[in-house]
Amino acid sequence: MVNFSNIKGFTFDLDGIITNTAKFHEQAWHETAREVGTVWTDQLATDLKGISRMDSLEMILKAGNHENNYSQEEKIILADKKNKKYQNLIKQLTPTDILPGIHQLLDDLKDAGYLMSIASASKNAPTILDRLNIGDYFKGIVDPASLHAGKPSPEIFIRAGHILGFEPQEIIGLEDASAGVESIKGAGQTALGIGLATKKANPDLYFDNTDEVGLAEIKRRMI
Ligand code: B16
Ligand code: MG
Repeated sequence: MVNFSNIKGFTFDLDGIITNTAKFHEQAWHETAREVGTVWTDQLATDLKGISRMDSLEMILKAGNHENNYSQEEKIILADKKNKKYQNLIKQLTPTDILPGIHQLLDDLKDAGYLMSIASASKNAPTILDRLNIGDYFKGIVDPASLHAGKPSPEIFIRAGHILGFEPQEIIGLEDASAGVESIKGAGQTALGIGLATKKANPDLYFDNTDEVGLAEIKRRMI
Protein backbone atom coordinates (compact mmCIF):
# COMPACT_ATOMS: atom_id res chain seq x y z
CA MET A 1 0.00 0.00 0.00
CA VAL A 2 1.21 3.53 -0.77
CA ASN A 3 2.23 5.81 2.10
CA PHE A 4 -0.36 8.42 3.05
CA SER A 5 2.17 11.22 2.48
CA ASN A 6 1.79 10.58 -1.29
CA ILE A 7 -1.98 11.22 -1.24
CA LYS A 8 -3.29 14.45 -2.79
CA GLY A 9 -6.92 13.71 -3.65
CA PHE A 10 -10.01 11.60 -3.09
CA THR A 11 -12.53 10.16 -5.54
CA PHE A 12 -15.96 9.53 -4.02
CA ASP A 13 -18.73 7.18 -4.95
CA LEU A 14 -22.06 8.79 -4.06
CA ASP A 15 -24.85 6.29 -3.36
CA GLY A 16 -23.96 4.36 -0.20
CA ILE A 17 -20.93 6.52 0.66
CA ILE A 18 -22.23 10.08 0.88
CA THR A 19 -25.92 9.30 1.29
CA ASN A 20 -28.12 6.25 1.43
CA THR A 21 -29.99 6.57 -1.84
CA ALA A 22 -29.46 2.80 -2.20
CA LYS A 23 -32.72 2.31 -0.28
CA PHE A 24 -34.59 4.41 -2.88
CA HIS A 25 -32.97 2.57 -5.81
CA GLU A 26 -33.95 -0.67 -4.11
CA GLN A 27 -37.55 0.42 -3.57
CA ALA A 28 -37.91 1.49 -7.21
CA TRP A 29 -36.20 -1.61 -8.67
CA HIS A 30 -38.21 -3.90 -6.42
CA GLU A 31 -41.32 -2.54 -8.12
CA THR A 32 -39.79 -3.21 -11.56
CA ALA A 33 -38.95 -6.77 -10.49
CA ARG A 34 -42.53 -7.32 -9.42
CA GLU A 35 -43.75 -5.96 -12.76
CA VAL A 36 -41.56 -8.28 -14.85
CA GLY A 37 -42.03 -11.29 -12.55
CA THR A 38 -38.53 -11.63 -11.06
CA VAL A 39 -38.34 -12.73 -7.42
CA TRP A 40 -36.61 -10.02 -5.34
CA THR A 41 -33.79 -11.29 -3.09
CA ASP A 42 -31.30 -9.57 -0.76
CA GLN A 43 -28.49 -10.93 -2.96
CA LEU A 44 -29.98 -9.29 -6.06
CA ALA A 45 -30.32 -5.99 -4.16
CA THR A 46 -26.63 -6.18 -3.12
CA ASP A 47 -25.42 -7.09 -6.61
CA LEU A 48 -27.22 -4.08 -8.13
CA LYS A 49 -25.21 -1.60 -6.04
CA GLY A 50 -23.06 0.67 -8.18
CA ILE A 51 -24.35 -0.87 -11.43
CA SER A 52 -25.66 1.50 -14.14
CA ARG A 53 -29.40 1.85 -14.77
CA MET A 54 -29.60 -0.27 -17.94
CA ASP A 55 -27.18 -2.91 -16.61
CA SER A 56 -29.29 -3.10 -13.42
CA LEU A 57 -32.42 -3.73 -15.49
CA GLU A 58 -30.63 -6.45 -17.45
CA MET A 59 -29.58 -8.13 -14.18
CA ILE A 60 -33.18 -8.05 -12.88
CA LEU A 61 -34.53 -9.54 -16.13
CA LYS A 62 -31.80 -12.20 -16.16
CA ALA A 63 -32.47 -13.18 -12.53
CA GLY A 64 -36.00 -14.17 -13.61
CA ASN A 65 -34.93 -15.63 -16.99
CA HIS A 66 -36.81 -12.83 -18.77
CA GLU A 67 -33.86 -11.31 -20.64
CA ASN A 68 -35.23 -12.29 -24.05
CA ASN A 69 -38.84 -11.27 -23.37
CA TYR A 70 -38.40 -7.51 -23.82
CA SER A 71 -37.41 -5.43 -26.83
CA GLN A 72 -34.90 -2.60 -26.46
CA GLU A 73 -37.78 -0.07 -26.59
CA GLU A 74 -39.64 -1.90 -23.82
CA LYS A 75 -36.47 -2.00 -21.72
CA ILE A 76 -36.04 1.75 -22.09
CA ILE A 77 -39.65 2.27 -20.98
CA LEU A 78 -39.10 0.06 -17.91
CA ALA A 79 -35.87 1.91 -17.01
CA ASP A 80 -37.53 5.33 -17.47
CA LYS A 81 -40.41 4.29 -15.26
CA LYS A 82 -37.98 3.17 -12.54
CA ASN A 83 -36.08 6.45 -12.82
CA LYS A 84 -39.26 8.56 -12.47
CA LYS A 85 -40.18 6.62 -9.34
CA TYR A 86 -36.62 7.09 -8.01
CA GLN A 87 -36.61 10.82 -8.80
CA ASN A 88 -39.83 11.19 -6.83
CA LEU A 89 -38.31 9.38 -3.87
CA ILE A 90 -35.14 11.51 -3.78
CA LYS A 91 -37.19 14.72 -3.56
CA GLN A 92 -37.34 14.01 0.17
CA LEU A 93 -33.52 14.19 0.56
CA THR A 94 -32.13 16.99 2.74
CA PRO A 95 -28.63 17.69 4.21
CA THR A 96 -29.64 15.58 7.25
CA ASP A 97 -29.46 12.54 4.93
CA ILE A 98 -25.67 12.77 4.58
CA LEU A 99 -24.35 9.53 6.10
CA PRO A 100 -22.75 9.70 9.60
CA GLY A 101 -19.18 11.03 9.63
CA ILE A 102 -19.14 12.08 5.97
CA HIS A 103 -19.70 15.82 6.46
CA GLN A 104 -16.84 15.88 8.98
CA LEU A 105 -14.62 13.96 6.53
CA LEU A 106 -15.42 16.38 3.69
CA ASP A 107 -14.67 19.37 5.96
CA ASP A 108 -11.39 17.86 7.20
CA LEU A 109 -10.25 16.98 3.67
CA LYS A 110 -11.13 20.43 2.35
CA ASP A 111 -9.41 22.22 5.27
CA ALA A 112 -6.28 20.09 4.75
CA GLY A 113 -6.22 21.05 1.04
CA TYR A 114 -7.12 17.70 -0.56
CA LEU A 115 -9.08 17.84 -3.81
CA MET A 116 -12.20 15.72 -4.29
CA SER A 117 -14.28 14.50 -7.24
CA ILE A 118 -17.34 12.31 -7.74
CA ALA A 119 -17.30 8.91 -9.49
CA SER A 120 -20.96 7.92 -9.35
CA ALA A 121 -22.75 5.72 -11.85
CA SER A 122 -25.87 7.80 -11.19
CA LYS A 123 -27.09 10.29 -13.76
CA ASN A 124 -28.98 11.85 -10.83
CA ALA A 125 -25.75 12.66 -8.93
CA PRO A 126 -25.81 16.46 -9.56
CA THR A 127 -29.40 16.68 -8.25
CA ILE A 128 -28.51 14.63 -5.16
CA LEU A 129 -25.44 16.77 -4.34
CA ASP A 130 -27.62 19.88 -4.70
CA ARG A 131 -30.25 18.51 -2.36
CA LEU A 132 -27.54 17.64 0.19
CA ASN A 133 -25.99 21.09 -0.31
CA ILE A 134 -22.42 19.75 -0.72
CA GLY A 135 -21.75 20.32 -4.43
CA ASP A 136 -19.05 22.94 -3.64
CA TYR A 137 -16.74 20.43 -1.98
CA PHE A 138 -16.06 18.74 -5.31
CA LYS A 139 -13.85 19.89 -8.16
CA GLY A 140 -16.06 17.96 -10.59
CA ILE A 141 -18.40 15.07 -11.29
CA VAL A 142 -17.78 12.42 -13.95
CA ASP A 143 -20.69 12.39 -16.40
CA PRO A 144 -21.71 8.70 -16.43
CA ALA A 145 -23.47 9.18 -19.78
CA SER A 146 -20.04 9.76 -21.38
CA LEU A 147 -18.58 6.41 -20.26
CA HIS A 148 -17.97 3.42 -22.52
CA ALA A 149 -18.44 0.98 -19.62
CA GLY A 150 -19.81 1.25 -16.10
CA LYS A 151 -18.32 -0.14 -12.86
CA PRO A 152 -16.48 -2.55 -12.48
CA SER A 153 -14.64 -1.06 -15.48
CA PRO A 154 -11.92 1.31 -14.16
CA GLU A 155 -13.00 4.07 -16.58
CA ILE A 156 -15.14 6.09 -14.15
CA PHE A 157 -12.41 6.29 -11.47
CA ILE A 158 -9.72 7.02 -14.08
CA ARG A 159 -11.88 9.96 -15.26
CA ALA A 160 -12.51 11.12 -11.66
CA GLY A 161 -8.71 11.09 -11.21
CA HIS A 162 -8.25 13.16 -14.36
CA ILE A 163 -10.64 15.78 -12.93
CA LEU A 164 -8.29 16.08 -9.94
CA GLY A 165 -5.21 16.16 -12.18
CA PHE A 166 -3.26 13.69 -10.00
CA GLU A 167 -1.57 10.34 -10.62
CA PRO A 168 -3.52 7.21 -9.54
CA GLN A 169 -1.06 6.50 -6.68
CA GLU A 170 -1.83 9.98 -5.29
CA ILE A 171 -5.55 9.19 -4.94
CA ILE A 172 -7.80 7.29 -2.53
CA GLY A 173 -11.20 6.15 -3.89
CA LEU A 174 -14.16 5.44 -1.60
CA GLU A 175 -16.79 2.82 -2.45
CA ASP A 176 -19.59 0.77 -0.89
CA ALA A 177 -19.97 -1.72 -3.78
CA SER A 178 -17.67 -4.55 -4.81
CA ALA A 179 -18.01 -3.49 -8.47
CA GLY A 180 -16.82 -0.03 -7.37
CA VAL A 181 -13.82 -1.35 -5.43
CA GLU A 182 -12.80 -3.33 -8.53
CA SER A 183 -13.10 -0.14 -10.56
CA ILE A 184 -10.88 1.84 -8.13
CA LYS A 185 -8.23 -0.90 -8.06
CA GLY A 186 -8.30 -1.17 -11.85
CA ALA A 187 -7.70 2.58 -12.02
CA GLY A 188 -4.58 2.12 -9.84
CA GLN A 189 -5.92 4.16 -6.93
CA THR A 190 -5.99 3.06 -3.27
CA ALA A 191 -9.39 1.45 -2.67
CA LEU A 192 -11.19 2.30 0.56
CA GLY A 193 -14.22 -0.01 0.93
CA ILE A 194 -17.05 0.64 3.36
CA GLY A 195 -19.44 -2.16 4.29
CA LEU A 196 -19.38 -5.94 4.02
CA ALA A 197 -20.37 -5.96 0.32
CA THR A 198 -16.93 -4.54 -0.58
CA LYS A 199 -14.96 -7.37 1.06
CA LYS A 200 -15.52 -9.59 -1.98
CA ALA A 201 -13.26 -7.27 -3.99
CA ASN A 202 -10.49 -7.01 -1.34
CA PRO A 203 -10.25 -3.24 -0.75
CA ASP A 204 -6.86 -1.87 0.39
CA LEU A 205 -8.55 -0.26 3.40
CA TYR A 206 -11.78 -1.51 4.96
CA PHE A 207 -14.29 0.12 7.30
CA ASP A 208 -17.62 -1.29 8.51
CA ASN A 209 -19.44 2.06 8.52
CA THR A 210 -19.07 5.61 7.24
CA ASP A 211 -18.76 7.01 10.78
CA GLU A 212 -15.51 5.05 11.30
CA VAL A 213 -13.85 6.74 8.32
CA GLY A 214 -11.96 9.83 9.47
CA LEU A 215 -8.92 11.57 8.01
CA ALA A 216 -6.82 10.71 11.11
CA GLU A 217 -7.84 7.03 10.97
CA ILE A 218 -7.06 6.74 7.22
CA LYS A 219 -3.63 8.30 7.85
CA ARG A 220 -2.96 5.97 10.79
CA ARG A 221 -3.67 2.90 8.66
CA MET A 222 -1.50 4.01 5.74
CA ILE A 223 1.68 4.92 7.57
P1 B16 B 1 -29.22 6.31 -11.94
P2 B16 B 1 -23.19 5.00 -7.25
C1 B16 B 1 -25.25 3.98 -8.61
O1 B16 B 1 -24.68 5.03 -7.90
C2 B16 B 1 -26.19 3.17 -7.74
O2 B16 B 1 -25.47 2.51 -6.71
C3 B16 B 1 -26.93 2.17 -8.57
O3 B16 B 1 -27.84 1.45 -7.76
C4 B16 B 1 -27.67 2.90 -9.71
O4 B16 B 1 -28.36 1.98 -10.55
C5 B16 B 1 -26.66 3.70 -10.53
O5 B16 B 1 -25.99 4.61 -9.68
C6 B16 B 1 -27.34 4.48 -11.65
O6 B16 B 1 -28.15 5.45 -11.08
O7 B16 B 1 -30.32 5.38 -12.33
O8 B16 B 1 -29.65 7.37 -10.94
O9 B16 B 1 -28.48 6.89 -13.11
O10 B16 B 1 -23.21 3.99 -6.15
O11 B16 B 1 -22.23 4.69 -8.38
O12 B16 B 1 -23.06 6.43 -6.72
MG1 MG C 1 -22.32 3.22 -4.23
